[in-house]
Amino acid sequence: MSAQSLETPAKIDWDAIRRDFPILDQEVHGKPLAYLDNAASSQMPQQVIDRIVEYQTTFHSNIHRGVHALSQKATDAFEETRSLVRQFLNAREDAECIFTRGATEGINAVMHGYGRKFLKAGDEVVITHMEHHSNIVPWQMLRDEKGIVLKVVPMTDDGRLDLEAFQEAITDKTKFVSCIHVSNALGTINPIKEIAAMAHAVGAPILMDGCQAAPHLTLDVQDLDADFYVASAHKMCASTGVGIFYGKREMLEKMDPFLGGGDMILSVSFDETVYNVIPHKFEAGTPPIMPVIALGAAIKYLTAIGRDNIARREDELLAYAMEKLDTIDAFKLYGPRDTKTSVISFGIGDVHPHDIGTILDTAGVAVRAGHHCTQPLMKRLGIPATARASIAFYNNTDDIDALVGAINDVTEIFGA
Ligand code: C6P
Repeated sequence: MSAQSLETPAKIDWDAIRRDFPILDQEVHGKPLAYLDNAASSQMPQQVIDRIVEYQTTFHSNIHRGVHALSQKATDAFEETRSLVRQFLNAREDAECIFTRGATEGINAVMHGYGRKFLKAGDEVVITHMEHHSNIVPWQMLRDEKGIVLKVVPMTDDGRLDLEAFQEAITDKTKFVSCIHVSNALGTINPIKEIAAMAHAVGAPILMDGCQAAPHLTLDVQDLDADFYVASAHKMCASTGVGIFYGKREMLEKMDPFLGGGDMILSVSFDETVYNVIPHKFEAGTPPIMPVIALGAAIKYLTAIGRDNIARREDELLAYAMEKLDTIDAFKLYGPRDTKTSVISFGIGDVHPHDIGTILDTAGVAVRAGHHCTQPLMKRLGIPATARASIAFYNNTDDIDALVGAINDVTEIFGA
């Protein structure tokens, strides 16, 4: 089966799209690279690389400060990305879209700026068993500092949130809910809009961790009624070093800033500092200008392909992979089989996932093996780790065939 024979609209030339990603055209250990670690970090198309080169070679400078032409140009490009992020999320206004260093920093900004200011001992914060460490540890820090109660919503055996238990966990003591939109470890797509409605019914704001949703799903923070939404650019065909931190205006305005410094102030004296308006209140110091501008190019790129087309393509590749993998006796999938993104978290008999990852690597197949920064989730499943293949729209059936072939090698080597 060739890439073209998948049932995507004829007008999309997926082979040409793959050629936009120069990094994919190489051999690893003498084998063609099959990059299937996109949930950790996706790859960058030439269009984004070109934009970075253009910035670095023609208008690199600091923003919001200089009156000179280069600084103006950099400022315009930086602020253009903010508008693109607004459209990408369907936020009401640009000012609600803030740039952080990554999703992790966005969650920490909410814990410090909202949690430390408004939550007190005995207040309950609800998270889930499926969270990435970056949506667990900040709330534990708040618990230890303030005496809040951290409630954890359980997960079912097949890796979904238990919605009845979610409803029970939310009481009039619930003052904040923080929930993963799509699981990085399993790919589960959570009914986040329904969860937001549960939180709002008791007046609690909700933070949605959209790290694994943003690269795959069409997002609408207004429709979801997200109070906060975070994502990381390096999972969206842009670079490391920048995250998207969305907040509703009324939330951001009443919060304290997380970091203090230049650009986030209107005036400073030794007696008093007046903070700048949003979004600048949350962007202290020189921001990651180049990565933000690259993110703008990445959003244009993803939007030009069409996010529905991306989701369809990934679903088709996932179905193609599952059909083949299910024929391998020792293959065990973790997490749900439907309502998921293109993440395949798996084990092979009792072979340690690190051994699986190493053998796959020798075949040129890049996957992640480990706990995926979700140790409580792994404990819930009774395993230390999984191997995880995560598919992006620029993958093709050759990549999947390489994965399946290498897994067959694992079964032979270990007699699994
Ligand atoms: N998950 C993975 O391989 P940062 O590091 O700030 O860009 O993103 C953190 C993060 C938060 N939430 C979710 C759901 C995530 O998936 C991640 C990053 C990577 O699964 C690296 S651990």
